[in-house]
Amino acid sequence: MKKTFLSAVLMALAALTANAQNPFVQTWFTSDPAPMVHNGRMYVYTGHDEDGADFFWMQEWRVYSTEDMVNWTDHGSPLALESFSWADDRAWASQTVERNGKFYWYICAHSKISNGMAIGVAVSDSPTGPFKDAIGKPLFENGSWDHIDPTVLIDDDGQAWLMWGNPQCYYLKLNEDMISYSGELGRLEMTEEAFGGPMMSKREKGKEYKDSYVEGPWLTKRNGVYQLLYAAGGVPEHISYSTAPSPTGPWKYAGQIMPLCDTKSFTNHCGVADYKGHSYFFYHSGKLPKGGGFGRSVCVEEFKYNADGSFPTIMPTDEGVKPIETFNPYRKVEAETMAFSRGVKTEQNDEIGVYVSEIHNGDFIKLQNVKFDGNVPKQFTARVASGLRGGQIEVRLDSLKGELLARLEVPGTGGWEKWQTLTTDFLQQATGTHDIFFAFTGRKGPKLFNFDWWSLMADNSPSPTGEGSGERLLVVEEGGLGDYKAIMKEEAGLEAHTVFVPQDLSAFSKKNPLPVLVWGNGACTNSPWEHFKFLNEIASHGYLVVATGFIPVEEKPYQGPMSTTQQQIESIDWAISQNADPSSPYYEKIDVKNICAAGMSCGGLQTLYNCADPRIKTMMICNSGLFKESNRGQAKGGMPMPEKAKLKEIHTPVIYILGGKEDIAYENGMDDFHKINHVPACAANYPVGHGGTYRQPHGGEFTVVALAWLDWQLKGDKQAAKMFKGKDCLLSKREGWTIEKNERMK
Ligand code: FUB
Repeated sequence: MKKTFLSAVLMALAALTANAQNPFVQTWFTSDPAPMVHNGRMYVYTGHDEDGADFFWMQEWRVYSTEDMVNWTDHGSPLALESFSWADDRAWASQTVERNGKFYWYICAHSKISNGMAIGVAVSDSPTGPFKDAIGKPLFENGSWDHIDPTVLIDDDGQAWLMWGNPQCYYLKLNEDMISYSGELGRLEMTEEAFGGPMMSKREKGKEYKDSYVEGPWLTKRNGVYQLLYAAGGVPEHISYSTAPSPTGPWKYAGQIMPLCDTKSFTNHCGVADYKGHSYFFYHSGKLPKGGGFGRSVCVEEFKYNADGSFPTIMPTDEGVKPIETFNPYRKVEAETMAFSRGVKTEQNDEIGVYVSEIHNGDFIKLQNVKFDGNVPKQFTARVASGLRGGQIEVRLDSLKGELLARLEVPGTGGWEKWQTLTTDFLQQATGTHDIFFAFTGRKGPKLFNFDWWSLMADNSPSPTGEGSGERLLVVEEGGLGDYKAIMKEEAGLEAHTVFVPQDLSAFSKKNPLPVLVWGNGACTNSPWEHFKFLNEIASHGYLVVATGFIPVEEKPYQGPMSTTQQQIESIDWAISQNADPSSPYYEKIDVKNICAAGMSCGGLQTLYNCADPRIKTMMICNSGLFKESNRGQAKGGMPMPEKAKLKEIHTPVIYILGGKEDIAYENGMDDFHKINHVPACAANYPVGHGGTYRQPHGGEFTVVALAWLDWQLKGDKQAAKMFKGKDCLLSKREGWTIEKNERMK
């Protein structure tokens, strides 16, 4: 008997993992879904049923969003009972609406002021919060327990209507500020004609009614007709609707939408939204394992309105909806983005937001409709933390036991919130569009690790058009040797640039900001493919490096068009704007007064071209120098070619780092150096020729000298200054190096 039951459960689970999309959140019990479409994304605001609850002891509200209707991102809980000083219990149904760039979240909760249920409103500048109580008191309460389940509609004429109630449906006209109202509390006429039957308490004994309104109203408008959807019929509930020419009525019963079915929940609660040409019906069921009447979970079905705008019958399914777009894995993806999961939970903190937790051996996360096409995935990167012994993330194709694409070993990192970014190579090629599974393995029993985000890197050249630009990233040489493990990444909104920066920005602040290095590449290539080890190493010592050009996915020549001198200026502009932007992760963490402009070969010419920019504090001209009249003919097309007079515009200390007499730029670089006598200047030579040491592990000797220069010039490090200052400076004694200094530097 036991065996039969167990195999039935396992079969049910297998069916769920193979095709199921409903319930579409598996990490927590979620209820009372309220969809909202904003800026091309579908958001769903939900309640949160407590695990193992015996009533609706609900403490918080949650937010989820998607752009393809199957892979949902958990935005955590930006609103809870604690957000309302007057509320002490029952964080029940809610709805959010946007007006004039602000997001208003109407909720109901038990009020300790009136000892009844009350309607409240929270506000935020973002759909995912943080939200705060907009008025510091309930928007409406009068001690009655009727006041639950607010729904809101902004009408075509701008009038916002708020409706709610069980068993009486109430309404108020909101003012334009959305946080106050005008006029008296309205009551819909709860008649048989309006709702198929009067409210339960007013029913005549023995008389049969078609239906009746209970709770959970959802007010919407289609083809000029108002539609009110609601939980109907008493317990257990189904979903019905009524229509009217005005929100105040007269309402006319229009029939059932989702009839009574075995959803394992005696309540139902709906919301509808159109998105990317499709119509969706959201509701809840008790069908998650261990779920039920007090452990509900949000579900979604696609439907088509009838030609006259009326609703068809919509049946609950386990399959749910089909993806309407493919999923791009070549970007930073929050681990809490998933089409399905087993075993895992999500948590959140102020520093990194939401992450996946409670990962045990055998648990998994599934992503649906992932598009590999056009790129061949080469590396898998993940940010993880483990206070115990870690485990593994297996990336598998199409199923839990599918082809193994990559396997990341996660070590103990010294704490559940001590994050490390780790990378592993792909073991197999993957093409086409597939589901992928992150199968978690490790010792049986204990928690393995927490999981913050992941990314795939592709085996292709960066796109010269910027296609794909936005969130690709790569860990280079395990993050570098410095105190701050670095990462190489694209930044959304900064096209054709590559950023190298410490992975964990929490160490940096207004008091301890990151100085900046802006970099131009050899041959004016539009990718730092030759210099990424050198630049990454510098970043690992506590610098923000913004390099011209597309992120190099591997160390092979970039083939696209050349970069421009302007890209260095864009790098400086971007760093300054990020530091000033409260919504940026770099906000007040960048030392915008300490910026070094630097570049190699043609990138050095770009730097010299830009030398007059007053925001530059120092310069490094590497394997480069302005062409002389006598050798201008050697320059390649497209190189910036300032006259030597340009050198007069340099207003900062400058170092030339050259590759000795074998360096084709030696003559020009040394000539520049000898001409500069108005600012401190030096020329350091290491006999490796024009290529420098950038491609050696961690950038080799050139990194040592560049870092000392940066530490001295931008961080005021006296120890670093000894590399250059004085007759017996350390560089003069360092093996292989020679240094010459002008009068201003001696
Ligand atoms: O979630 C608590 C209550 O259950 C809601 O307010 C009702 O609509 C019902 O779904």
